[in-house]
Order: sequence, then C-alpha cells, then structure tokens
Amino acid sequence: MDDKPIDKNIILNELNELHSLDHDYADGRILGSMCTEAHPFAKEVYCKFLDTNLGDPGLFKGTKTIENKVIESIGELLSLNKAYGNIVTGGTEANLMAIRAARNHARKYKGITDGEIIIPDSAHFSFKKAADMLNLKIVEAKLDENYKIDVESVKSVITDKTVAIVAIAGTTELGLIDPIEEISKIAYENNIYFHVDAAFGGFSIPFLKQAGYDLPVFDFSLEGVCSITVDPHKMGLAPIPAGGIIFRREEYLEVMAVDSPYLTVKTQSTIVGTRLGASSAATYAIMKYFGKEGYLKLAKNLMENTIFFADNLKKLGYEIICEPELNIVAFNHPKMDTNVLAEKLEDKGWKVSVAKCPVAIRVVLMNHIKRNHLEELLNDLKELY
Ligand code: 0PR
Repeated sequence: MDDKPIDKNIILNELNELHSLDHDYADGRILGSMCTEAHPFAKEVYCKFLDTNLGDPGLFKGTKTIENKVIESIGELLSLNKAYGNIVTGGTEANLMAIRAARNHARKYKGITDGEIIIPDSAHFSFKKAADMLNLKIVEAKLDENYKIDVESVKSVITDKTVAIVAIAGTTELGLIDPIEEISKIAYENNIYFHVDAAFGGFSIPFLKQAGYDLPVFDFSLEGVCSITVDPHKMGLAPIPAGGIIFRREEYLEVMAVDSPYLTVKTQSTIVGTRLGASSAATYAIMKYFGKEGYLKLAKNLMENTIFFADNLKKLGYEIICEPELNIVAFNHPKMDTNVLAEKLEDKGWKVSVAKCPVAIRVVLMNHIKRNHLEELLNDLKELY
C-alpha cells in the first residue's frame, strides 16, 4: 500500500486501464460462459444494497425479508409451496450447502460417519470440492450413450454409506437434463437424499416447458427431490454473485445450524458469515421486472438462437455431439482435431471453450451472443472447414 493518499482520478485511470484488458460480453465473442451481462436495473438495485449484511439479519430485517421472498418465488417456480434456502455466491456454494445438509442429515438420523455421494460423470467440479471439504467419498455413476446419468449404474453403486445422489438439470458441458424422475424414485425408495443441480437450467426449463418445449420434469413435484441449486447469476440475469439453494424442508437447514450467540439471530446455517444482501435485492428486482413472461421470452429467444446455430453448423458439415436440450451446442469438425480448431477460432478473436466429455467445442448461447455474432462465427467456421 502507498504511504500517502492518491488522487481519485489517478486511481480510476489505473483501474480503467486494467479493466480494459478484460473481455466484454457485449462483443459477443465470449462463447463458453454461463454468465452474461446482468440487466441494468438489477445492477442499479445491487448498488443500493451494497452495505447490507445478511450474516446479521436482525440488523437488516428488510433485506432478510427480500431474501425470503426471492426463495419463496424461486420455490414456486420449482413447484414448492413453502421453500427454505438462501441466495448464496453461486452454484458452488449452493451445491456445497446441499451436500453438507445431506451429510449432516445422514449422520444425525442414520449414524453414517464415512459417507459417499453418487454423482454423474458429467457433474460440475464443485461436487469434488464439496466432497473434499466434507470428507465424503465420491462415487461416479456412468453416463449412458446419450451422455445422461445411467439409471442402472446409479442403482448398482448405492451402499449403506450413500448420503446423497446428485443429478443435473442442464449439464455444464452439454446442457443436458438427466432422467431426474427415475432417479428421484430410486432415491425415495431407498430413503436417500436427492439433490438436483439446476444451476444452469433452473431459470430456463420451467419457461421452456411453458413455451411448449418437450422437456422432462426436474423439480419438487417429484417427491424424492430434497434440494435444488438454481443460479440467478446464470440464466436469471442477476449480477454476480447470486446462486440459489432451495430446500424442501426446514430440517435440512437445521441440521447445518451452528450457534451464533452474540448475533441478532442465534443460529446460522449458511457457510458464509458476513454475506451480501445486494444479491438478494438485485435478484428480487430482476425477477419482478421480468416476470414469467420476460423469462419465457428470453429462454425462447436463446433456444431459437441455439437451433439456428446447430442447424447451420450441420449444413456446413460440422458434427453436433447431441441435439441441444437447452442453450448449449457442442460440435466437432469431422476431420480436424478439436484443439486445433479451437486455436484457429481463438486466432480469429473468439473466446472458445472445449468440453472434455466428450471432447468438443462448446458454445453456451447466452444473452450476449446475438444473431449477428452467430452469423460471423458461422462465416469463420465456413472458412475453416
Ligand atoms: N453447477 C453447474 C451445473 C454449473 O455449470 C456450474 C458452473 C456450477 C454448478 C458452479 O457454479 P458457480 O461457478 O456459480 O459456482 N458452470 C460454469 C462452468 O464452470 C461457470 C462459468 C461461468 C464458467 C462463466 C466460466 C464462465 O466464464 O463452466
């Protein structure tokens, strides 16, 4: 740190210079991000709530009410009348809370002390972090030929140490929805905690279904589902950080509670202590401002872009890994190595993401990628073919 204060303009100049090295969503060149530019109204509200702290909710009763209302609203979207949960920093923290709840619940009610969690091969790496922190063993369930969790494989790896089963509604690499209904049944029959990671799909699947897309049920209407991750900072257009964890029952929060005796509320179940109220307020604002109608329009528009892009890739001769269920397209050149193609696209100014399972170029069609960007990208892909 400098000894003497420095003039604001000098500081701002330095920061602006560094900020200019960042990529801008508005260029439409960021192809592999599940985040996008937050809506201006959500950003405006976010700034107003920057000093609020939900770690001590008795001091910020109004903001705590806002968080409760957001959780209630997301719960309703996921077919749950009375929802419990929190707005957290993102999908990683939401998944960590879900797995912590499952572990503590199994420890308390089943006496399991060396638990295992069953996750699909396609699960986000946040579950590896959760297992590491919570001292749980990961058991990977195989994927079927369509890159979805294999139901028989899940059945075959259940043991008396299983504390949770995880399935995904909108996989990170391919945007696919696992057979949640079947897994829910298995979890329910075996009395095992079932968590659905809909970090990406949670803010679009309900609306796409409403728009007539034939997508499977993934939410609390399935009796085995105990918790769902759904992130406002992905398809919800809320500013980063905003993840969501929704629990079916309050007892899942209770089994995580630790005493916080000198605070205004005497127990705390979240991982983070001091935590932003701004994320809840901004999420509340954008959900109200958009309404179901706004999210439906957004989700539909992004799916139309997805189908446009996939169809044109096929016309050019590229190979699509799977028909997109949500707004992600993964593809390969029939002859060129994927990493070589990725490098060539990078040379043309695209920020490319390469999926690992299977290896493919992966484009997440978020709101910052418009038709004109897709046309430019298709032109470049045509040249490279
Ligand atoms: N669950 C799923 C299904 C996810 O796809 C992700 C992240 C998470 C959980 C974890 O969420 P947080 O990153 O909010 O903790 N998916 C993206 C990924 O890892 C996140 C991302 C977003 C990565 C923007 C890059 C980027 O530019 O690919």
